[in-house]
Amino acid sequence: MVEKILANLEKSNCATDTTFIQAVSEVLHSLEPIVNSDPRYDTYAILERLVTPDRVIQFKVQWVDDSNRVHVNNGYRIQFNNSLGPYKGGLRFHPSVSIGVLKFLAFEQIFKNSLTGLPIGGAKGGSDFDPKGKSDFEIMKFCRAFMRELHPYIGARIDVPAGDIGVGAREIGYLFGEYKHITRNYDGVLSGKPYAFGGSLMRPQATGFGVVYFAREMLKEELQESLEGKICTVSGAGNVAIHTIEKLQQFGAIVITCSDSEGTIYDSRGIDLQLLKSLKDEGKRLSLENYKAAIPSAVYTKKADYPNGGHSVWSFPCFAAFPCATQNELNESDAKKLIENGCVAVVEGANMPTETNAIELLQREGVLFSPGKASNAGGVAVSEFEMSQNASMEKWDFDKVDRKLDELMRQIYKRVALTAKEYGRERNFVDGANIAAFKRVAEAMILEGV
Ligand code: NDP
Ligand code: 2IT
Repeated sequence: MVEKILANLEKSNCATDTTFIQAVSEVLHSLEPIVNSDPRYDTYAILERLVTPDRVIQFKVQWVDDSNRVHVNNGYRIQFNNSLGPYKGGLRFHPSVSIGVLKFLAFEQIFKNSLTGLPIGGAKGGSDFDPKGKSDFEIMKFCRAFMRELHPYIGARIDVPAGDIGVGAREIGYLFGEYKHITRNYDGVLSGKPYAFGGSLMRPQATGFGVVYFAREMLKEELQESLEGKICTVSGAGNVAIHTIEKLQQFGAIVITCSDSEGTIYDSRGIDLQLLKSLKDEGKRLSLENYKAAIPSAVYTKKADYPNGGHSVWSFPCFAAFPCATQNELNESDAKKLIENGCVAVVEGANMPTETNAIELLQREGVLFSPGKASNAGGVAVSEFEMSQNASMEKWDFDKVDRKLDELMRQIYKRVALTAKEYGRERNFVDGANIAAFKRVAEAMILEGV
C-alpha cells in the first residue's frame, strides 16, 4: 500500500518537489507496521488524504524598494490538514522557497503539531523574497504587501502563521500591523508577535531551548548521560541555532561551532554567544567572518572551500551534534565523520536537516537520532501558548512558559520513545514520532468524517 501511494504521489506532484517526496516517503515507511492494523485506515483512505494538502494558495506580492523600483515575488500558504485544530505553521522568506519546499514543511508540521498534544493543524507559507541586504523599510514594505494578499485566508480560528527562516519578531510585527490595519481586528492571528502587542514571553527562545530540553531527556533516559562538560556542535546562526547554543551553554556544554550559508566558525574555547548575537540577532545578517575578525584564534571555513559536498561543521569531534540551519545540511559523508569521531547523538533543531541515508547510517551505528518534528516542536508549542494567552487576554511570565515548555518536551520524548518500543522499533525515534503523530491525526480524520 505504501509503495502504491508513493508512486501515485510522484506522478501527481512536480518532479522538483523532491523534499516533499522525501518527507512523505520517510513517514509512510515508518507507518508500514501499523497501516494494516486498523481497517478504518483503508476504508477512510487515510494515507491518501493525509499526503494531499487541503489547499495550496499562491499569490503575487508587489512592492516598491527604497529606490522606487517595483518588484514582484511569489507568495504562498499551504493549508495541509486541520483535523486537530486551526492550521498552524511558520512563514519562510528565502530565495529557495517553492511550493515543493513548503509542501514538505507543511506536511512535517502536521506530525510535529500532533506530537505536541495541542489542538493545532499543519500549514506553512512564505515567499521567494530574499531579505538579505534589504533595509528595514524594504522589509516592512514587503511584509505589508505580503499580508495584503494573505489576509483573507487566515484568522485566529482558521490559520495562524508564525516565523521560520527569514521571518522573526520584526517581520511578524509588520505582518500583524498590516492585518490589523486591513481588518481592524486585534486578534491573535499570528504568533511570534513582539511582546509589546500580544506576543508570548519566551517565544524567541522556545525552539532552541526545547531542542536542548529534548536532548537532555533523551541522553538521560537512553544513556544515563548529561550535557555537562560535553563538546557539542551546532550548525546555523539564526533563531534556532542561537537559542540552542544558549541553553546548551546553560547546561554546561561546550559548543564549538556555528555556521551560516557562507561558512563555519570553529572556536575551541566555546562559541562567544554575545558576539554571535551581536552579528546575527534580530534580523542582522553580518558574515561570520566578523566573528573571526573579533576572535582571531577561531577558525573560519568558507563553505565553497570545503571539499566533498559535505559540511565543515560536522567534521569536528563532538559528543552530540545539533543541525539547526536548514533541510538536507547533513549528508552521508558527514554522518560517517560524526560516527568516526565518536558522536553519540544527533538532535535536529531544523526541519529535516539530515538526509535519509545519513539517518539510516546513524541509526545502524547506534547513534541516537531525534527527528526535528519531535525535538524542535517547542517553537510551535509556545506559539500555541501565545494563542491561548491571546484568547484569554492573559500574559504568562517567563518562568511559567519555560516550565510548560520543559514539561511538554519531556512528554514528547516519552511519547516518541514509548511508541517506538511498543511497535518493536526501540530507540528508533523517527518511527516512534511518525507513528505516535499519525495515530492522533488519523483518529481525528476518521471521527470528523469525509
Ligand atoms: P533563521 O532565518 O533565523 O536562521 C537560519 C540560519 O540557517 C541562518 O544562519 C542561515 O544563514 C542558515 N541557512 C539558511 N538557509 C541556508 C542554506 N540553504 N544553507 C546553509 N545555511 C542556511 O531561521 P531559523 O533559525 O528560524 O530556522 C532554522 C531552521 O529551524 C529551519 O529549518 C526552520 O524551518 C526550523 N525551525 C524554526 C523554528 C522557529 O521557531 N523559528 C521552529 C522549528 C523549526 P544565512 O543567514 O547566511 O542565510
Ligand atoms: O517549523 C516550525 O515549527 C516553525 N517554523 C514554527 C511554527 C509556529 O507556528 O510557531
